[in-house]
Amino acid sequence: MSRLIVVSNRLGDPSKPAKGGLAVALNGALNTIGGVWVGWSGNISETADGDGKLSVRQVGKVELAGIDLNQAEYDNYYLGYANSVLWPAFHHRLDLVSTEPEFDKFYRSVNRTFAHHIARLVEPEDVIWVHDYHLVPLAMELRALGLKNRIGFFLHIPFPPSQIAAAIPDGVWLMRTLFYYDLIGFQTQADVTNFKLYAERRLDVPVEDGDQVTAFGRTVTARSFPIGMDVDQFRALLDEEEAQEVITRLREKARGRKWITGVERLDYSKGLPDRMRIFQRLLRKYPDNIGVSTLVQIAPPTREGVDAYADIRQELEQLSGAVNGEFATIDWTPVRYIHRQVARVRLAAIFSISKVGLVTPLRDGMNLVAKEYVSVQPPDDPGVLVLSQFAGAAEEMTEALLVNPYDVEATADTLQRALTMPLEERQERFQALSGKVEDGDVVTWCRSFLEALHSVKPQSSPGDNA
Ligand code: ADQ
Repeated sequence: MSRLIVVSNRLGDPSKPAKGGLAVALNGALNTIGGVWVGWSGNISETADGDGKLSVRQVGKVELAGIDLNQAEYDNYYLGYANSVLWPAFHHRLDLVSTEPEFDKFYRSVNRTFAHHIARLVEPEDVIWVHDYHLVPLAMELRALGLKNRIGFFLHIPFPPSQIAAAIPDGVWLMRTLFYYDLIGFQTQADVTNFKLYAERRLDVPVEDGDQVTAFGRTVTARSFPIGMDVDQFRALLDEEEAQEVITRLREKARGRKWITGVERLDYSKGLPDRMRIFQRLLRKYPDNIGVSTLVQIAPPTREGVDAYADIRQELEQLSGAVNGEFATIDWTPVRYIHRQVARVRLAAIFSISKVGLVTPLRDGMNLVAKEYVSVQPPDDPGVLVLSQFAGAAEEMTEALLVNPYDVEATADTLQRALTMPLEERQERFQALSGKVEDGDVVTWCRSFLEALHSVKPQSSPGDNA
């Protein structure tokens, strides 16, 4: 019988309550179908390059296969090629790309190590689902070892326009490796279009209207599968005692004040400094918000080993300090900036009482926070989602107030519109958005990707020993 082999940079742990929707969905799929989850164990060991130990343990119907990395692999593959080259480039930040000669060598070798471990675990009927930019060349490495299994890939981040993709160091090699998959899933139709345009313009291959692209003698199917969240699980958090306590306490404190809430990892793609400028502009231009509207910004640290992340932290602290210095009063602080992880039960509570969900990334694959905010709004008095047109979520969530976060003036105007929107319009927008979030939840996303992977014609394999 065919099992599911999920491969992601970081190994999930089904024995602990899953933190994010993705882990929930993948655990769910693995538990139903049975299978193996392969990923970095989180351990840094002192082994030679490529010798990362594999430890396998069984949790229910799922085998967890964790691979250790050594320090050089972690630095050059994870912090290096994945997060200092691919992450910035795919988010249109070529200015932040920083390369070292060792980066792509380790990126390739860690992918090869993953492939060697997977090849020993896999059975001929198994279906393999690879996740995200850390593991783009994995299918090529697996094919080189003779695997004929169906292999799908899902890219969680945006696929860049062809001009930007063309600037990625070793980019043609990277793009070529995508053609060893049977199915590539993107977050949006815009990403699919970018991929096809890249093939047409840079690889010089004819691209038809359908969803197949042929290059390097291989044909791959490319489609969009917008990721969703686990709506039931997130909503259920509001019934927990802790959530109710938080809601009561915050309501008492707020005394009629309005909360504008933003939640994301402290990443330059999320547009946090621009958001501070937008809020500052709101207070200057619409002084009725002074003493009334508070920006709650929750932004835990992430990837601190990469320089660009230290810079953004400093900038954000400076900007939030400046806004507070300009507008704070004895009994009101305009910006509440929390630089740490917050329990999901608390996040759900905070979202549910916030008048505005302010989600203004400069570029984002999807953005699940936009969906999480909508999912817990009270239907009788819902808040308003202000959403960047550059988040993948904007392709579906058209009833949000869509903004260009680079345009500080216009976004401040839209924020004011959100804060003063009449109940009837808020309810109409909420009803439409809530229906979309429910219909496209993470379980549907997972099922539709796997159905598509089962139905695509597997690749014939000339040139597999690349
Ligand atoms: P991320 O860039 O991490 O994911 P996002 O989709 O918003 O972005 O998911 C973040 C998750 O972490 C959300 O579930 C959010 O609630 C949670 N989170 C954020 N800050 C938190 C905090 N302070 N405390 C606790 N939880 C917090 C990548 C891509 C996205 C894509 C997802 C899924 O960059 O574009 O939507 O993968 O494919």
